[in-house]
Amino acid sequence: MTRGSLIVFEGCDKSGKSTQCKKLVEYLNNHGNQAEQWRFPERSTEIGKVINDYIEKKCELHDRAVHLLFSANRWELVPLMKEKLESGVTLVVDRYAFSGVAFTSAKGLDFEWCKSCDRELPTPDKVFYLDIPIDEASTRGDFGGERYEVSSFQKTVQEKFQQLQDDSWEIIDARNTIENIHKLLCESTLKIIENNKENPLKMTLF
Ligand code: NYM
Ligand code: MG
Repeated sequence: MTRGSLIVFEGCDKSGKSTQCKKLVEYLNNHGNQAEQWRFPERSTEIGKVINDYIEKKCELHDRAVHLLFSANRWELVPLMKEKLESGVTLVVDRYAFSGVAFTSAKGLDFEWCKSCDRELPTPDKVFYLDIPIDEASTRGDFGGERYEVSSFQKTVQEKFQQLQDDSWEIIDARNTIENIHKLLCESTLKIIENNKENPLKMTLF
């Protein structure tokens, strides 16, 4: 049995992550690879429901408390994540712990403290970062509806994302067309799946 890959998409709000995740999963499933689209926050769990109320501005929470909830929302899904990956399913994940660190540290909380609760999560095989100037993202879709969808804040989030980037990240110009980005992602992902299928999953995030 070969394992699936853990593919993570990161970027600011309205950078096109959800659109690309969906198209990539469809492509993989049509080309002989089992794949599922995941997202964090996963709003359907009990923890996720609280996060959803917070994001939709229906309740207020302490900044550290909500950071821990976002992290707990990942940890509660780790057993299922590992089971899927080990049974050969590739997971295409719309946001992960990098969003956790970028958004909370953008509020002024300590960067290392933000990283600490996600330490030893499954390590992504690749992070695709959809890079877009905030002034362009803010004109897309319904930007501004949810908490954090404020241009000045998103600019700080983007700086925090830049601090997290390393060699395992692929930076993608999100101003390109949907189809061009999709094509590039498909090619890259097929290679990642092939290159990692015999490698054990690492649990060494941060
Ligand atoms: N977000 C997301 C966080 O603040 N911390 C996290 O750990 C994660 C995964 O949730 N503005 C923020 C970023 C988004 C918001 O996510 C909702 P999405 O992907 O827009 O539904
Ligand atoms: Mg959003």
